[in-house]
Amino acid sequence: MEQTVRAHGYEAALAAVRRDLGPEAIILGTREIAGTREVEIRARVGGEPSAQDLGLIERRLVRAGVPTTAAETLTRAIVKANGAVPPSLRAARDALTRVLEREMIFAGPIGRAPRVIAVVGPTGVGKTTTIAKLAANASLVDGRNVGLVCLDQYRIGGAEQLRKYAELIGIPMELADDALGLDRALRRLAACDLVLVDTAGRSPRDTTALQRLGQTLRGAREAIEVHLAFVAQVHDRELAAMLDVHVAALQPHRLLATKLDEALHHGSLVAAQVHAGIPYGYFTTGQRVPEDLEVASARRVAGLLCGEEVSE
Ligand SMILES: Nc1nc2c(ncn2[C@@H]2O[C@H](COP(=O)(O)OP(=O)(O)OP(=O)(O)O)[C@@H](O)[C@H]2O)c(=O)[nH]1
Ligand SMILES: [Mg+2]
Repeated sequence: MEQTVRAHGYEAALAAVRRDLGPEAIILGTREIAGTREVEIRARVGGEPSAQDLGLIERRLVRAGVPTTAAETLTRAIVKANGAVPPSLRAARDALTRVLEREMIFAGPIGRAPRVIAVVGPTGVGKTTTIAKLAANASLVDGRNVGLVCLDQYRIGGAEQLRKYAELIGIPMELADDALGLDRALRRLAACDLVLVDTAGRSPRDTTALQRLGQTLRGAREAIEVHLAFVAQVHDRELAAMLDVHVAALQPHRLLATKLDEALHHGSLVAAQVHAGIPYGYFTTGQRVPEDLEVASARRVAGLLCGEEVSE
């Protein structure tokens, strides 16, 4: 049975639908009546939601860059979690959050172990800036004893940027360029309970350099947790190719999506995890150190997919 109800405001219209059709009612569409404060809701009870109804939500997810098969799965899960086809993706945000909490993996903030964390990833994605944010938060906010290691001696000036942050925060920094050097640096930082390792960005085509970096990190005597940084505005084949090369060479333990503030669409956040199957650690949302860093969460991904602004 299908029914159209009009009422003063969305809440009242929804209440009328629930009263007339029961809690199982599926919302097919809503519209505001121009020139009035009335809202019209078209709803149906019984039967499966039609392909057309599902298509609205699914198309929005696909437009945001969510892979087609994932968008289909998520759409069905949203309808199930919401109890009805939501009138818009934005209205589905809470349901999408619950779905993503189940479908995606979020590791939470860095803890006490392992002690050493390296940030890797393509050139210019924000590795050094993110290390500075993590270091400042851990040192100045959490009162941890933090040290930095720069494995970025490939470029002139690579170490200078990190050194400046180390001085600003007031923490030690060591240089290294191979596994032995890294061991030495980590020994010198034995008093630190958190050591963050910055690495040189390399072109995804330079697989030899990436493999060497992977061997250096895995060759260290101490276990190193590797966070792979990538920019959120990279999509589709470029994203998949970047992930393939970096995951193979560096075997990362966490994904770290950067520059969420610069991306127009955020489906890459879902796509990257579907492709790589690695938990998220952090998101970065701007250039400010240390503010623009957050622990990755399903609520944030759901909000962005539903059209919220990064700084809302
Ligand atoms: N908009 C925006 N800019 C960012 C963010 N994170 C870093 N940046 C900027 O991106 C630029 C590159 O940042 P770096 O931290 O030097 O990047 P990197 O990955 O260390 O670069 P390489 O060491 O050259 O590979 C800088 O201008 C940063 O301020 C972010 O979350 N949002
Ligand atoms: Mg850097």
